[in-house]
Amino acid sequence: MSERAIFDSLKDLPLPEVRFYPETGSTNQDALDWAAQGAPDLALIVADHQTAGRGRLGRSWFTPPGAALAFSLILRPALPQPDLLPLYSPLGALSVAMVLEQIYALQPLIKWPNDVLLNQRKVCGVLAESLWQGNVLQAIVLGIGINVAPASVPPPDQVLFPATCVEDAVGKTVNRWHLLAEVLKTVIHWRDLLTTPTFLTAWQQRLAFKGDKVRLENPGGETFEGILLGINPFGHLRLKMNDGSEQTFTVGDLKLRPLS
Ligand code: BT5
Repeated sequence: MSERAIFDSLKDLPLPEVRFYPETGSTNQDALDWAAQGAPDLALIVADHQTAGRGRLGRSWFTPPGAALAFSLILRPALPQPDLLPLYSPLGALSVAMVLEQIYALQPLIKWPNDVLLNQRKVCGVLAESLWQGNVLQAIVLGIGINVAPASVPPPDQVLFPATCVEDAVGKTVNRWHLLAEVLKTVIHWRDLLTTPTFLTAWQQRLAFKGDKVRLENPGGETFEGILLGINPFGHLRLKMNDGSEQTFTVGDLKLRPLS
C-alpha cells in the first residue's frame, strides 16, 4: 500500500488536511480529538488498520489491515443545527450506496438508519458523533467503515448481522482509494441537501425491508414489531403496528431486524 496512492486519489477534492495512519485505535476518536484542537471543516483521517474501531452503543467495528476502508470526516456546519444530527449517519450510508450503484453497478440497500447492505449482508457501517462546547455544536465526525476485500469480513460468530464485502459482490479487486474519493465526493455533494425532499427521497428509495415485517429493539430490550412503511420528512422510521396504527421511531439506538 502506498501512502502516495491515497493522497493522489484525493487530490481533486476540497479537503484542507488529510491524515493517514497505517494503524490507529479509532479514526472517529482521532477526529474528535483533532476537531477539539481546531481541525477545519472537511479535515479527514484515514486508517489502514483500526485496533479499537467502534460502532454504536460501545459495539466494536472490525478493520484488519490492508482490506477495508476506515475513515472519519470532520464537518463543521456553517449554521449548527442540532436537529439535523440524526441525518448525518444516513448521509454517510446514502453516499456509500450511491457510489456502489454508480461505479460498480451494485444494488445496495440502506438498513435504517446507518448500515449499507449488499445481498442482505452488511458491507458498511456509519457512526456519526458530535463535539459540543456547552450546548453549542462544534463539529460532527462522520465515520465510515466499508468492507472492501474478503479479509475485511469479520467471522460470523463476531457479528450481530451477516456481513459481506464489496469485492465479493463485484467479483474482482476494487481500488480502495478510488472508492474512498468517490464516497467523499458524494458526501460533500449531499451534505448541503440534508433538509431537501431530494435527500429523503433518495434515502427512502434505497430503504431495506420496505413492506416487510420487522422488529425494533431499544437498548432497554423493549421490542416493537410492525410492517416497515418508510421514513417521514424527519428521517424517522414509520411502522404499521399490529393493531393497524402507524408509529414513528426516531433515529437513535434502535436495532432493526427483519422477521422473515
Ligand atoms: C456501525 O455500528 O455499524 C458503525 C460502524 C462505524 C465504523 C467506522 S470505521 C471508521 C470510523 N472509526 C470508528 O471507530 N468507527 C467508524 P453498529 O450499527 O453498532 O454495528 C456494529 C456491529 O456491526 C458490531 O457489533 C458487529 O456485530 C458488526 N460488525 C463489526 N465489524 C463489522 C464489519 N467489518 N463488517 C460488518 N459488520 C461488522
